[in-house]
Amino acid sequence: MRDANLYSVLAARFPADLESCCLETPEGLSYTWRDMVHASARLANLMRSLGLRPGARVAVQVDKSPEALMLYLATLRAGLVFLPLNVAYQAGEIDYFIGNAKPALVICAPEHREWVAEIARRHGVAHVHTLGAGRDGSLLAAAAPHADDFATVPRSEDDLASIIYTSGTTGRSKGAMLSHGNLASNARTLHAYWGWRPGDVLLHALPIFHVHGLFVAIHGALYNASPMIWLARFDPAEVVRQLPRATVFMGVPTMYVRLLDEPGLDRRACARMRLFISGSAPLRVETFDDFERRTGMRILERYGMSETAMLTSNPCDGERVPGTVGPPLPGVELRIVDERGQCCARGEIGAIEVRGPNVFRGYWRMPAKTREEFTADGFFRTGDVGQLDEGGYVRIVGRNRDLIITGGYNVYPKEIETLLDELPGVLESAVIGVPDRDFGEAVTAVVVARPGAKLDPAELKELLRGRIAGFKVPRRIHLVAELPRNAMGKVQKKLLRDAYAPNA
Ligand code: MCA
Ligand code: AMP
Repeated sequence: MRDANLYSVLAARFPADLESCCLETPEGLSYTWRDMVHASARLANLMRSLGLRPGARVAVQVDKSPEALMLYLATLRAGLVFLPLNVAYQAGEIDYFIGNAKPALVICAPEHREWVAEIARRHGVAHVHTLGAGRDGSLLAAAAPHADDFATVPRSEDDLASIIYTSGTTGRSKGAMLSHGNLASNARTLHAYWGWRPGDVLLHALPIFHVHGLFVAIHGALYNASPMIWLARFDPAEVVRQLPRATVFMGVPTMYVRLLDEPGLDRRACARMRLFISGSAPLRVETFDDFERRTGMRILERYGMSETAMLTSNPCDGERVPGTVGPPLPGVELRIVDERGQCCARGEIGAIEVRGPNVFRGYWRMPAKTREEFTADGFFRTGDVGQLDEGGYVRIVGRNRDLIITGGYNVYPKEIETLLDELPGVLESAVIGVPDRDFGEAVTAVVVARPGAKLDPAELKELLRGRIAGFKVPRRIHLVAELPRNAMGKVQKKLLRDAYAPNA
């Protein structure tokens, strides 16, 4: 069997000089390529010594650090399945993911050890380790005595490399199963399409528990043997300070909006920059234009999903059209269909369906759901609605899923409505996204009290906090006497969105 392990694919491209810099932080830490290879080998040896068999899941909820990246590489090397979790998730959310994915190893922040270990124990997880952002925790200590060489476990294209949980319409998250082949094909395609070249330096400021920061950004740099400037979190002032040393930056639209608020963002700061890439949510044309005026650079917008990695992209060389996400990437088939599944004519709006080597293997332990989301001829229904313009560029005009994207994070209203409805005094609720300058969309709740109950929006928010990730907690809660419904009794969210839009 030809080894299709994603780590092998990436490592084959590492620079000849393994003593050169792979990753450095503004705090002055610097790691060579050899450091990455050795540390990931030690961690892979540790995982093997724990008896983890290829295919077992490793669930990881830790702060961003160079060691967290080594852990990801080690998981690939050991043939295990990496399951990254947003650091904002609270106990109820983690309980669901661990119960659903049944990992063999859970790694959490040292300060969360107690409650995470309790959840892990309940679900029969064999091993729990901790990893802190300051190289603290039990994981590195346990790995230290292990050998720093490791023969990467061969994997086939179809073997799973990662499971990425994405929110589900019913409020239950679904685990998108991504194979080594899926991720390697996308890495190769983007490497060529975005013209990665010698001398590129990636400024990495995204979280590493989603496709954008973990796969698109990291694989890009590793496959190009490019060093990364590694920021533990997005801090716009720090990004502007580091820009003069970088050539490539990737961010969600909120990051570009915040960068524009930095007085230091100008042509001088971007003198070496080659590429600013945006994705995960729609980039406003106004942001694109403001950014070009300030820096002279046209942001390259692309489109993808957890289930598919990247699907379309504006070109690196060629016209970048604001308000579009560019043509389908080479190797990706994309079609726009009407309600009967017939292909739409150019310019007509319809549902976006895709097929290609990057499209996932299905939802973890949800075969029925997986079947539902694929057409008979193997196209995946993205749930996004769009059109193809004359030049073959895709324009995303909406979604046929009830999804809110806030600052690049997905929130499904149903999950929040279910929690709100359980709170004392709440009769019913509707959760919507309203336009927001900073987050693109802001999670907003409209709540009806039970007869006689007195509700306080601030109290409701407080009750939600701690039960769900902070980004899911509605920024605003409006109290109303009743929700608008149509003749079928369905809540008319469009009316609510119009009523609570900021300039309504
Ligand atoms: C943080 N908060 C948010 C968000 N992020 N509220 C709404 N939406 C958000 N996105 C809240 C916190 O709960 C907290 O609220 C307060 O803001 C400050 O938290 P902090 O962590 O300091 O936030 P921040 O550093 O300002 O974060 C903003 C951010 C972050 C940097 C834009 O949201 C972010 O990194 N977003 C990127 C997400 C991403 O990588 N998406 C890719 C998905 P309180 O004070 O009330 O507690 S992959 C994907 O979508 C596909 C495949 C694709 O195409 O890429
Ligand atoms: P996720 O489930 O987190 O992977 O989010 C994927 C969704 O993000 C897609 O289905 C789109 O709705 C949205 N998305 C990603 N990139 C863009 C973009 N450039 N413009 C508009 N929507 C986007």
